[in-house]
Amino acid sequence: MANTSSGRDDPRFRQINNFRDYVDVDLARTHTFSQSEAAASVDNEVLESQQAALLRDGFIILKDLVNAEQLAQLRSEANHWLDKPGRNSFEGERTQRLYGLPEKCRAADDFIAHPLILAHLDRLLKPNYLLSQAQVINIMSDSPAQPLHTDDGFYPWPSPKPVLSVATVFAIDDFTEDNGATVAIPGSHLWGEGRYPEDSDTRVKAVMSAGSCILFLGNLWHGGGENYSGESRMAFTGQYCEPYLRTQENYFLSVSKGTAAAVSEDMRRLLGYSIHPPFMGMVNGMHPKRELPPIDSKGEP
Ligand SMILES: O=C(O)CCC(=O)C(=O)O
Repeated sequence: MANTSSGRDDPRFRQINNFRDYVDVDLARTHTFSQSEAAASVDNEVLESQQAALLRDGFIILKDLVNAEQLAQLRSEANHWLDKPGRNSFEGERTQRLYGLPEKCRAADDFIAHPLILAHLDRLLKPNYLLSQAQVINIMSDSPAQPLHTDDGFYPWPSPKPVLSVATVFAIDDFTEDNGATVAIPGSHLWGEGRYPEDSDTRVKAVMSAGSCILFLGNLWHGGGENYSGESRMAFTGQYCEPYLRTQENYFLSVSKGTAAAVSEDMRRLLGYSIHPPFMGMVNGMHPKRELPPIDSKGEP
């Protein structure tokens, strides 16, 4: 959002005398804060009731967020790259994963920066939150369940942690009882330090149609389910974190400057071309967008 204030009231030109004068202030003179553009279209009432359920249970299922064409496009782009078996037993030895999506699959943008997802993130995380990682995950048949885990486990905060990160898993194939639908423990985002899943904890499977999505808090215990269906289960997952935390994938290296210049402003901000005030994310004392090539009228860098 452009900063329209000027003169004495403009925080960018105010005398800085102490810490509070600059810690939350947008000091950039050219590339000021940008807020989620896509999220502006989302109905507030719908959002409120979904947020209440999300904060109570730690997850919600959002139906039919993307259409058949968007699913087919991402599947086709991902299939071009998905040629390796899984890497380890946590990720799944029979689970294929595709990293570097923002460079490789333009079709992933509709999932990463989906308006409803951004609208939720706008309420859960600080402005200029980041894409921490984005993958296509293909759980092949005869794959055991992934160990349950939280996505914020690598951030050294005592539990219960504040919401430091948020994740999505979109079904590209229908998620069924037996093909590896994401498993979650409702309410586990509120657990204290040292509380781990027990056999008696209620687990739910995110059984949902292709195009639907489970949105969950980074402190929720969850994992990919066991797939004994005879078919693969393809999904897209995105993880987002507070703008002051380290992201899992280093998008400054896996996404070229040309791509970062050409994507939407929402995508660019998620990839890290933003500032967490007063200057986290700067390059040589400047806003990182100054490092990107100019974009011509056709959107080409
Ligand atoms: O594939 C899924 O359903 C969940 C995957 C997951 O939680 C992970 O890999 O961290």
